[in-house]
Amino acid sequence: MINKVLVANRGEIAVRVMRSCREMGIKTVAVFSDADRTSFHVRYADEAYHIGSSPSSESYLNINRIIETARRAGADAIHPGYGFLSENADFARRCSEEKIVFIGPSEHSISAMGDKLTAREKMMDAGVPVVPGTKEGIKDEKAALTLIKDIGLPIMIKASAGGGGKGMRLVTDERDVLSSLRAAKSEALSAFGNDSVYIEKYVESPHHIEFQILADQHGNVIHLCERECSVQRRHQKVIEETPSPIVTAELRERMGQDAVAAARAANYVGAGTIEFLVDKNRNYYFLEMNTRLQVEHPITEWVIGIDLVKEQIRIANGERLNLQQSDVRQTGHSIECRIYAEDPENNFMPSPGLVKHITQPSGLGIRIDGYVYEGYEIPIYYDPLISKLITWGINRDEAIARMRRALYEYRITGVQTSISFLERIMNTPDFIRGEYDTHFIEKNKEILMSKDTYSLKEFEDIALIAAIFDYTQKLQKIQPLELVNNGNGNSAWKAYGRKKAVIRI
Ligand code: MV4
Repeated sequence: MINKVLVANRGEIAVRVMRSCREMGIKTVAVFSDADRTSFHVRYADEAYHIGSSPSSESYLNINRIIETARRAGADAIHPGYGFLSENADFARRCSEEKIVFIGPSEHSISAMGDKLTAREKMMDAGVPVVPGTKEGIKDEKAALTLIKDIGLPIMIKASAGGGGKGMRLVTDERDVLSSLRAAKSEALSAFGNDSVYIEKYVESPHHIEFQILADQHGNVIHLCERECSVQRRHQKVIEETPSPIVTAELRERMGQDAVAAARAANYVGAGTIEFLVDKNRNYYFLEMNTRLQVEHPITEWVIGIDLVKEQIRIANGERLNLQQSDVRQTGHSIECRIYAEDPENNFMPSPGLVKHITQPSGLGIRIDGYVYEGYEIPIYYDPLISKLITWGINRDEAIARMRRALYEYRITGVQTSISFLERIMNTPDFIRGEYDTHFIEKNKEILMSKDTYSLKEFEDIALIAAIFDYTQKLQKIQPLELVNNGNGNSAWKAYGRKKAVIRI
């Protein structure tokens, strides 16, 4: 039985995992770097251990140090969160060698799905549709050219060790095939230490739709429906929602069954995600499997009504899934906005630094998974995510209206944030209609990047500045008169108030 969990992560996800542990009566152990001495996950945990200097390579990626800390603290399990060591097969193996429960799948599932060619092959064998393309790495350039004749241009060249958009290349002209192939190989070698690349037919204007799955150690596998993740910028998700505006009950049924088949093919245990590309005609293709808890897991939790971290821990304890596929129902609609410390007006440059003031939204239908407090300094070393703002509504319109209200209430000063950009997305007709694919941001950049439109909040801030300016101007005019005449200790402010010069916004 798991009694104490070391969370090998930081920021909002470390806090998120510890919250479920606390509800389950499980003790928590935080680890932290130099830059994270004052971070919220350190305060929240029952115990905290310093594991190294600020760069991730010296702290959150230091396998030996983390294992040694788990031993020292007497933790019987490690939760890796997302990023860092969460999809590192060596780390999962080291945990099992040390008889520490890794809260996640086996090292074998991680390495099989981490290699995109192996993943593709397993899916083909399991009858899960994959994007037309090669089954093996490209060894013979001539064979590659013949294959391209078959599937037709455009194509994508992808690194087998890549994923999430890393090591990808689009080829639209036959004359570029060989040079792109060679360049992709050498890039893959230097980036991943592995030059294996493969070819896929390019799917135009796809949707990125993923299925959450849960699998126990007894062979039970279920899916918890989909998340629509097509609102992306440079392979970074910006907004996720569930249900997807384009997924029909019939499509959900088929994709869900294939997601379960995919998890089975990976011998999967724990919480995982099957990513699909979906084209204009609603054809879908397996893309990748993520062998971890994802950033956007809360929207699934809300419409399905379960705690995915608790499920992960129960599964790691060897318990059986306590729900069957027929128990899974979606209720209402949920949307997540990722709030980053970045500057939308300056090419989304990270904007770390001191958070001078923060007021977070609250009220019905709002969840915030965050960790930033007033006076906290967002470090330069890690992902500048401030929080995830999640809303729920009885339907999509209500979830959007609530998100607009929440973004309006959200106030942060000291650092630049993506809040105004997210407000614009919530007011973009294509998004409101639910008519968008992975090209949404590019397609709507005129609306999203315009320099002369303001949100309600921005108007109010401008009005407030104008009002204060007007007030102080008037004050300066009145002050000398009043001060000359008062002589009885009344302040100029009181005198001004008596003149009923009230600010109206
Ligand atoms: C593709 C594709 C079109 N055709 N593969 C990008 C992230 C990585 N997971 C795979 N990606 C893509 N693979 C084929 N055969 C288009 C993308 C893609 C994309 C996918 C999901 C979400 C956003 C995207 C943005 C650009 C390209």
